[in-house]
Amino acid sequence: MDNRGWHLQPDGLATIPAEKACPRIIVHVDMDSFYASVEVRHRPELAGKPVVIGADPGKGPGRGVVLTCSYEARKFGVHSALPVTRAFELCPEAIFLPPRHELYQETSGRVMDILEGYEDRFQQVSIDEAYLDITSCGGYAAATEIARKIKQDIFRQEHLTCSIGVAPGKSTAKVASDFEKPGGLVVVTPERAREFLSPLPVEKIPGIGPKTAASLRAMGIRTIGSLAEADVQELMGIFGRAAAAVRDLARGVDDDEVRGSSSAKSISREQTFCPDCDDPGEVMNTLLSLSDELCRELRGVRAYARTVTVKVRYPDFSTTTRAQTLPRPTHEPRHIRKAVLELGLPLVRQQKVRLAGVRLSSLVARDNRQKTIEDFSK
Ligand code: TTP
Ligand code: MG
Repeated sequence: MDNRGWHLQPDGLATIPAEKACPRIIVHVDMDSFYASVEVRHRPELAGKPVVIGADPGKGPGRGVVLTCSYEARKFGVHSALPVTRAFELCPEAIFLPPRHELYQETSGRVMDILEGYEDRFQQVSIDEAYLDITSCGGYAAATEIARKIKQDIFRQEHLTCSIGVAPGKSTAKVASDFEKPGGLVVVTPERAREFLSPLPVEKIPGIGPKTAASLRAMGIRTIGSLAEADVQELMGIFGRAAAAVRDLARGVDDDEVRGSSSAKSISREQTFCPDCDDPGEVMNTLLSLSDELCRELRGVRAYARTVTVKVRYPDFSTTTRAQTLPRPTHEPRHIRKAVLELGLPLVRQQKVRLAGVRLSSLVARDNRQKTIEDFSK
């Protein structure tokens, strides 16, 4: 194949150069009142009540701050970073709970696994938010369906709600996910991006904090729309060399990539069936030949893999992944094929399949030093 003009990713995916690309489809997922929702999940009697995560103001010197609170508590003016003593003044009937960070980390890990199962181009950016680049799904109608499925999967598997924004860039997708919290799903097509952003206050743009917003207001710029029209020279006084890029964000122009956090530590291949495949034998053969290709790639980068993951997506976009840790790292096709068979067979029985994929992770250099694929590609 002629690869001129194409960028090859470390995981072997080819992307079209930005100047020729059709509009991207970026999804931003952010869990709703994350720590508080996890606590309510474990104590259902708290559902519908104002719940504040932070030190109990009645105990100790009360110097702590609110980490987060339920939406019921937000109605009283409570919010993250507020001193708990102030939160108590605003809402004395709130239930104050100390944080259980381990529980939130574990829950976050499972949520991120669900999201990563949807798309290899996945980037976790905090404990409760991540981006996915799902441009390959083909259009904003299909993307809306995927976003709905993501919400359903997270709710069914974790009993938690999230808000999702879908847009042509990361910044607008994040603004969109915040727009109808909690439980929101806001889709901003490329044609609508500017119109969507225009009336919003400048501090809605990720990265513009209260101080920067105050400086902009002093220049008469309050809305994203007026920021989009502002003079770059004037903006340089606030943003320096980033002025043009910030103005682009206000115009809904943002080509910051979703940096696949997993591709740095793994190699993967997947195949979409068109039409959907109803022959389990064909799906299994596809998985096996994808795994053979990956073994060749492993040899090429002089690495062994320890973990094999099989991913299967069904026609309704629900996606299941199953992983197996091998007894020892290997690049032997027969060992990896055996794992792929064991993992794949239960997933393809009696179901039509839209996409099948294999990922090899926990990569180790052949000289047994622990290395990531990034070291190999230098
Ligand atoms: P956020 O996503 O900012 O907040 P949230 O999920 O609680 O609420 P929202 O529905 O508005 O998204 O942060 C995620 C978690 O990070 C939050 O549940 C608690 C923690 N956090 C802090 O510990 N300190 C902080 O100042 C903030 C903002 C969050
Ligand atoms: Mg959140």
